[in-house]
Amino acid sequence: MILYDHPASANCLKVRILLAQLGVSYERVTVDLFAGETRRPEHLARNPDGRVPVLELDSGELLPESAAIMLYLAEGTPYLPEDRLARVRKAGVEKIGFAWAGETERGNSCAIDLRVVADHIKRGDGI
Ligand SMILES: N[C@@H](CCC(=O)N[C@@H](CS)C(=O)NCC(=O)O)C(=O)O
Repeated sequence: MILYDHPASANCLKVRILLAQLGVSYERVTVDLFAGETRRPEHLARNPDGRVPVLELDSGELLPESAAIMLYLAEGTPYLPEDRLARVRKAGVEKIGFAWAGETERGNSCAIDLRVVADHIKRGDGI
């Protein structure tokens, strides 16, 4: 898998946190949003919305949108409960972006629980 991302993007960070938590190996390709690379034709071909993250599956399928990527990755793992009620509580529309990164009191899809990030950094996960 290839993750098209940028180090300064929280939407990318939360995907990387989940990838690290799942122990999934992947290639990381930086698309420099500050240099306008997200709006160049090669990236618009990956995501017509012109944003990162985008996950490219081994099949070549392209998956934009952090919440969609996280849903895809979490399927079949404890990060996406099988129980219907538990699943929707975890994946509530507003909380979908950070529920798997760690619970926070409030936030939007860019919010990250810094304790979870700190744990990964301490473990040297290289997120
Ligand atoms: N809803 C999208 C938002 C993605 C997004 O806003 N990405 C920003 C970085 S956090 C981006 O790529 N900005 C570059 C641009 O708008 O050209 C998601 O959750 O993936």
